[in-house]
Amino acid sequence: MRGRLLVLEGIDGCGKTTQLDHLANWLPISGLMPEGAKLHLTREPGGTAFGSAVRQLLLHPLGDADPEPLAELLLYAADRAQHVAQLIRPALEVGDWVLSDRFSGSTLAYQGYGRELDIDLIEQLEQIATAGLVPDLTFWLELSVEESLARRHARSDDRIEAEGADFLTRVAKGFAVLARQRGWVSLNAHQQAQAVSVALENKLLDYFGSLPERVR
Ligand code: T5A
Repeated sequence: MRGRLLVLEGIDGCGKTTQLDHLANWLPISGLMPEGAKLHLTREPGGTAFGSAVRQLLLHPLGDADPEPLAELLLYAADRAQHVAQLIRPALEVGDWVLSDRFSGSTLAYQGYGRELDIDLIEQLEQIATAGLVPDLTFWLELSVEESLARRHARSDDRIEAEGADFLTRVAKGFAVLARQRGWVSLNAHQQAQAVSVALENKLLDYFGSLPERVR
């Protein structure tokens, strides 16, 4: 795989979208991307046309169409399988870079730690949906549950956000465990957005600067 997959993770409102917008402008002029490589900005759920329909089912189901926890887990896996097969892998194969707002870590955090579904099962599904694809670098924007709720003015914009503070606290703990286990880069998301952007840039420069020339 010649391209790079970079992922932003964290609880709702941690600033992923804000930083994705920043990196969309900065990465192409950073000197890190090889000449001719494109940058693809994407997200889960909903990175493909199929995924957009799944996103609607997951986050804004009509009437009493709420999925059961296991059905919810399988829908996130289906979204990811399509995302990897249709967008991410083809982009990486031609040497492009992909920057994704969430990836499989979110399923472990939300459905594993939040919903308390079986972690082994989720890891098996992760293998199936990603066909073993692992991000080059995952950033965890670490934010307290209190600040997450405050930034969103305690508003619930979708079905998962409506789960409330206890659920989000389990999810936040899950992210902390995953970041440690999987060697994610942690960033303090309580700082001003501009300071988070600078920290991200520095981490990216350090990471790619430390790689041997032949794998850059
Ligand atoms: N989900 C997802 C699962 O349950 N399982 C899965 O496998 C996956 C992939 C997705 C939902 O699905 C769940 C998780 C989610 O609940 P989404 O619409 O994609 O839903 O929602 P989020 O990813 O939660 O995105 P949000 O838009 O809510 O949060 P962001 O993108 O992290 O934050 P952002 O940048 O939009 O910022 C939120 C607010 O804070 C301000 C912004 O201006 C904005 O108002 N802000 C800051 N304020 C102060 N200081 C800073 N540093 C700030 N940065 C941003």
